Amino acid sequence: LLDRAWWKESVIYQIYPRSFNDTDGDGVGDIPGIIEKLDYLDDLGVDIIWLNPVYESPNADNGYDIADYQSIMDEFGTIDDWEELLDGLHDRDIKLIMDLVVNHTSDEHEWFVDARDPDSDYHDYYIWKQGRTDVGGFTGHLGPEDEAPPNEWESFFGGPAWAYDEDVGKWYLHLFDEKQPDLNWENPDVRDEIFEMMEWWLEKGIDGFRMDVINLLSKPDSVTKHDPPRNDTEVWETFDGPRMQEFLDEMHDRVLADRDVFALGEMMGRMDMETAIDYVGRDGPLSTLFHFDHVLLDHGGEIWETNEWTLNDLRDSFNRWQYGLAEDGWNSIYLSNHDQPRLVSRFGNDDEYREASAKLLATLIFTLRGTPYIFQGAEIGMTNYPFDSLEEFRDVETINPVRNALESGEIEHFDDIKHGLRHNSRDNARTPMQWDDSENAGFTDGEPWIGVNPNHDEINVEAARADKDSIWHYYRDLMDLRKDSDVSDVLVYGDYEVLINDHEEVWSYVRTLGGERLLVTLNFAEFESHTWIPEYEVEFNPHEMEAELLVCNYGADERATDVDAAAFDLRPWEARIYRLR
Ligand code: TEU
Repeated sequence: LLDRAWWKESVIYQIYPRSFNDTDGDGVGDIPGIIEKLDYLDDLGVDIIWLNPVYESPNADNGYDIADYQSIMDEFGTIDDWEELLDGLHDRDIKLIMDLVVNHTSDEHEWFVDARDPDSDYHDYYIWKQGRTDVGGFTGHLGPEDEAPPNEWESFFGGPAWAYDEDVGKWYLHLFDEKQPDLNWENPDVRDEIFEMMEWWLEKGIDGFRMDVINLLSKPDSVTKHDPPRNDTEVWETFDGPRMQEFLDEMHDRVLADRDVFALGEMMGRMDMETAIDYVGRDGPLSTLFHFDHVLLDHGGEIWETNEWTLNDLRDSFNRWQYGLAEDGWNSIYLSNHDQPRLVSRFGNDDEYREASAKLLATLIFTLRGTPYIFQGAEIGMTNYPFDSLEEFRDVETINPVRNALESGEIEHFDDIKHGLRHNSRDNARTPMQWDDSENAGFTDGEPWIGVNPNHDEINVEAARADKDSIWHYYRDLMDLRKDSDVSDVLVYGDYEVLINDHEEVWSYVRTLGGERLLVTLNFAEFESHTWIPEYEVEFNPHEMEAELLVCNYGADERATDVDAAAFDLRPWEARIYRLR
């Protein structure tokens, strides 16, 4: 019996509203802009929209610094616009999940403004600590002359994770930007407020939440139990803190349990499977999670540092989760989002084989076991942006550390790190959606808040929809196969079994459910590769199998249809799905 759920059978499309579609000419996307594209989303055939934060925010981190959880950012529109969006989606049978950002608020949130008064009830909503006076090397401009920050943690956006507040005479914790103070989840009042706020949105009829950095909520004892903190934990020990499970269980019991909603947790750090199953297993509080294993492969320590990755690394990181959650739990399958460079530039080839490799990556996303995600623009094969100067970047995660490094002399010239930033920066994902070949790609009539990729004259929705062999149509066809065909169940629920696990170019796997068996085979190389089904790795005889071609990114030509299932060759970046009988 299959453990069915609507969110396992769905495809999720992520909208970054700032960069999707602008209707009022201020150069920033808005909610009416999404409403204008509802039929587009319907035609594409997605089931759930994940909307990045649309709440009131000073936008230090593009909406991940929330000043009011229950109102809409002016630039994006009004709550009426939002209601119209929700209705428009539901009319088309598309569900909506909202971003839940509750590890931190903006420093402009009313709670934090009040918290700066030590006598206020809100003071304890945040994490205030004394600085250290027992260490040399005072910090000058950061705080008082005789104090160093409470511990040595670095913020994920560079610099110390603590900021000094003159009025309070203490430091507050911010794991992200200084304008994103961390909430104190130890305080039951904070939990009450957050749970009520979640109820409020659920009562409005949303279908779930994507929970931002949710495994950071519980901080280590070194901080919660000591003032000043004990300086014996690293910042990454803030992941999966001691009360994490308890907090999420409480959220589940109080808010989620009696509703048929989708709860997706973004989980930082490298997690072991036991912890993952505690979160998303049958008895866990969440439906599924985002992990970072595969998106950390090519990142170095600094935002401008890169690492080489191989197909073995990529496959290993997915194998770990495919097998790890095979019996209990559920995966999320993503290769891009608003924090990641464009998938085709990163895992594919954005030059000669852009179309082929974008289709191959789509094949991977829609045929692994787990809920697939499309980040806006992936369906037309949008690429990274050719950033040329620091002024072209908008993201704190890029700008802050680069400025610090230039100031301290750690880096001499921007040009020395340009290549790495082009490769890694989150801004690659945030350039406007390319609707057509007009001046600003049909995104805005005004001045776009971030550069439009010059390749929009070729890469755009209008052109992609007009060409029946485009990446866009390939996405649609794959979604049809996954959701509405006689192999849907095996694609969603079937077991995953990898073949030839050390093949340097080809990633192949079999998906099996009852008597149904699919072979997915993907050539991650710019040249032809040979592959095969090793007899000793499978429970069937590959020589006796008939391979019926279901999908091929080169089209259903003779080379793809007329094969011996046991062994065959693949063209550069070729992807195929066969049904084996
Ligand atoms: O991202 C958390 C997170 O892990 C990122 O900071 C990630 O490490 C980085 O982007 C990889 O390059 C979430 C949101 O998705 C992100 O947009 C926010 O900036 C962040 O939380 C803080 O809310």
